[in-house]
Amino acid sequence: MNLLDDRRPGRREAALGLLATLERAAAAQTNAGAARIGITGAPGAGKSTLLDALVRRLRARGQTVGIVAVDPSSRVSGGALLGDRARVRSGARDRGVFFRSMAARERLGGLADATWPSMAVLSAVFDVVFVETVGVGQSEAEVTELVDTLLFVAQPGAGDVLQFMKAGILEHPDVFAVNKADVGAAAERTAGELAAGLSLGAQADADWRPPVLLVSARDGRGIDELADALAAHRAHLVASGELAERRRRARTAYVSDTLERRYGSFGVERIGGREALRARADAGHGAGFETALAIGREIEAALGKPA
Ligand SMILES: Nc1nc2c(ncn2[C@@H]2O[C@H](COP(=O)(O)OP(=O)(O)OP(=O)(O)O)[C@@H](O)[C@H]2O)c(=O)[nH]1
Ligand SMILES: [Mg+2]
Repeated sequence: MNLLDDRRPGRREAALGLLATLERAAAAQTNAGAARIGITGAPGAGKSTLLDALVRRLRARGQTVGIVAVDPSSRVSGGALLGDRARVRSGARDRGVFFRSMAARERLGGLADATWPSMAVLSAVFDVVFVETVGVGQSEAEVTELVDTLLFVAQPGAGDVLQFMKAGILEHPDVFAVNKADVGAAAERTAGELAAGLSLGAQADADWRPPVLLVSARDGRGIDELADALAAHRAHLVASGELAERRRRARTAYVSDTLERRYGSFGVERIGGREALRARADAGHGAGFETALAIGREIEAALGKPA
């Protein structure tokens, strides 16, 4: 993880080398590898508290967990605090939990460029990998490109169906959790509104109906059911073949993001522009990091720089 952050010349290539090795090892695995789960939702919905409760439940079930939290830059300290809290609650000596906080301002490119390498490393070590991001409309679309399963955390009174639909949050999540169920009727109303909204819209995956669960990170209600729903979605992805499709999509997002950040639109134009880049990234047969290296060298050659 430290190597991924190292900006010194030479270390970057070493990091990509490590990632390519992990990628080859993952491709040789016969099982589906770590479950990659995104958590999104409005600020203050209770994502971190819920994740904390979920992690303890998964640990009790014998699963190990890696977490990447992407914080808006103004609240990095909050993220660090959460990290301490998560470590304290799950036991400081618990080697089965690892937490990494990442400032959003480090995101020069897209979300993929910053988080996918971290997820790849954590996936090599832990059974379940979570990425927490704050939902602001666009981030649902961004994070859904990187994970196998997207969990949306809503809070009571978050709005009516129309608002959810306008914000575009109904189409991406695979599982919805209305948190703070301990407040009572307002939570049930919000869950009802979400379910009604979902019945109107067309889901991206026609064979999966996203469940809407009432949970409380505070009193523990629904946490077991939430863990079950996440596991059920993963089983569905494996059985339907959709998992491979989502992993391919994540790889394409990563390769495009990282090259666009590194070489800018000028560099990307040299190999035919954005669409051409995405098509090339898509054709990279499971080897995202190696593909990124190869296309990068090509752009550098086209720019007249030494590779
Ligand atoms: N009543 C009640 N309050 C909760 C519950 N879960 C979280 N909260 C409270 O909601 C507030 C926000 O919780 P966080 O977990 O920090 O929310 P978050 O979505 O991670 O917030 P950001 O990371 O800032 O976007 C805190 O004051 C929590 O104590 C719950 O189940 N019930
Ligand atoms: Mg949080």
